[in-house]
Amino acid sequence: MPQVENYNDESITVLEGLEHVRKRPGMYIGSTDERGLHHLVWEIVDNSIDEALAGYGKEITVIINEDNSITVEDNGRGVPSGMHKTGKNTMEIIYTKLNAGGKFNSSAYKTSGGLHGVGASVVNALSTYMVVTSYRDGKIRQIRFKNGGKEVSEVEDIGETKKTGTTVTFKPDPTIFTTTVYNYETIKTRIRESAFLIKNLKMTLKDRRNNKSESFVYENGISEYVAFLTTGKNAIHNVAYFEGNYAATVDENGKTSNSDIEVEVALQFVDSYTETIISFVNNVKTPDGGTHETGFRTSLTKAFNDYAHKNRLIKDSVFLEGTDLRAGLTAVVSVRIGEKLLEFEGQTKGKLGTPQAKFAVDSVLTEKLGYFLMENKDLAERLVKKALKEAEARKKAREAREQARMDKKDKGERNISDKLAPTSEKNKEINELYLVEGDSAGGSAKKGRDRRFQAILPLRGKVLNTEKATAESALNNEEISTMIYTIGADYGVNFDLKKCNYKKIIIMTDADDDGAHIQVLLLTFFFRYMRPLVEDGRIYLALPPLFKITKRGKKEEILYAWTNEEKDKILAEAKCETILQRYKGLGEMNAEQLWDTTMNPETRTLVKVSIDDLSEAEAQIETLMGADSARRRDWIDNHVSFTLEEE
Ligand code: 0RA
Repeated sequence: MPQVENYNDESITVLEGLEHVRKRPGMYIGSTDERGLHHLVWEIVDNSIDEALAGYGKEITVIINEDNSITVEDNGRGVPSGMHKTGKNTMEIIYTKLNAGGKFNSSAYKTSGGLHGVGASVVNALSTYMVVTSYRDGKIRQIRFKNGGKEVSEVEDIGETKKTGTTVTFKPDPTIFTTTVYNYETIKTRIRESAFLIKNLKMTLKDRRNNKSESFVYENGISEYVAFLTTGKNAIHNVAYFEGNYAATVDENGKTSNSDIEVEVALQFVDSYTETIISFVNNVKTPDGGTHETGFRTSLTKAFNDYAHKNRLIKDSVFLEGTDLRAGLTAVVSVRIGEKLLEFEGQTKGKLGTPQAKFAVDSVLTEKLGYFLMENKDLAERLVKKALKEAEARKKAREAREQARMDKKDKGERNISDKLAPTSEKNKEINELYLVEGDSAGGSAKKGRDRRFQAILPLRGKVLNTEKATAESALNNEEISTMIYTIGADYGVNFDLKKCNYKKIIIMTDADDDGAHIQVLLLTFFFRYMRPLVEDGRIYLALPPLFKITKRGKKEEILYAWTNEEKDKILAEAKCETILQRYKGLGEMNAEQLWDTTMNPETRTLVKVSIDDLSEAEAQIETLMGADSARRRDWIDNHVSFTLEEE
């Protein structure tokens, strides 16, 4: 954004800035859907967090008001309300000038990273109103904005106070956002994450729409985060915590200086086969990892191999592989880096690029984890043995699959599974794989499909719970191995999205509790073994209709309804005799009906699955598997966001 430096033009520049935000909101907050709507909250909360990080204020409260406006309160120093050198009040500047916020605050590590930290003025620009109240120097002062910051009130003195802090209320503009309804769970997950990352910061969420309220404060920070993530699993040991500083060198136009990188790692091994690593930079999640995660992996492998060699647990010529060592590991890696060293990569800026961060984590952890292993010899030995066993299991499973493939080849079979109906054409860009509940629906789907680009894999009975099963037994499960084989992109660390044979993988189940369970089991599998498929938005749920309405007019006509409202409308508008059939399952539809309603790209409704919070999902999958169907439904509703596919 070019900023005109001419003092007289100041007001025009500000307005143009905010206008531009309204014209191109995506450039500032990513999108104008539910995600963008919540981004506004993160922006405002981040300012309060920065204030807490600077050492002022320990409590932040987020309130979802009845009208879906948001209030964020902190007990920091309060926004200054004096005159700024531009002749305007500082309160006005902070909330109307793009990027003004950061300049005032001098905390060493800003929460800003990637898209964050675009500033409170962006939130103002996208709100129908915003009210900022500052408690400072014994006074309560308030400024009000309307209409995306176009109308600004004078700063008013509205009372006296003994406390300090800042309260901001804003209401997102419904003409900008596709939805203006806030999701309690989304905000809760995010503020709890902040509480985990910043020890002793008390974060509270209140929902005035239903008077729900929860608070989060963690004295032991990310150690408690790891414990939270492994809740309900069989832990092999207590959470281990490591921290340290690393003096990184900054090179700025040939001038070098030092800047400390702070490293914190908490980890725990559980009796399972999956790996969960969540990383943060300056308290903001880096979903795509980066140099700090690389440093973590490298040092873990190094520390374990060193230990195993020194203690003669393995021969010098043998090396434990990272993947085998990390089976069952849950870790949170948090680094804090000064602004000069911050580098993000990737389209969504979710990946840390700073090379020094790799060395920082590597050097801190290799040393400290080395000591930890020496001090916990029994555990160290157990973990080394676990890794050796894992390597063995992986080798066996691979051999078994190779063998199975060879056997089929010998018999001249075209497919690994006789259940899979493959596509007749090979086009990765358009092909679809339908995973269908039950053999009878599978049969209809095979008959009804467009065989050129739609493959069908019927799933018999319950899908294997990959959260509970060992990798070996999962890979020997026929449905699972068929899915891996037909998708063709391997699994786990070897998964390669580029090799994926399908553009869409569509889960088609009955609209009942069993169907919901199968959905969760399949999502668990994709999540555990092929996570990039979920992240790339290739997993879909098919939405079969709930009702069939036959109109018996002069010519018989068949209509379908997906909701009660639709059904009632069709019945009310029908001017002839009607027959209403409620579909209990996919099996009640014949091939033609299934094609018309659920498989024909022209008429079907698909929902794209995206999991907003992987760590949350991870933590809950296990509990969910044992949960009743109502809780599972609830979880799907709250944690999986469904986007109607526009084709
Ligand atoms: C500028 C200067 C100072 C504090 C803040 C801004 C500030 C902004 C926000 C936004 C939300 N909560 C906030 N709390 C503080 C401090 C100047 C000083 O006292 O030295």
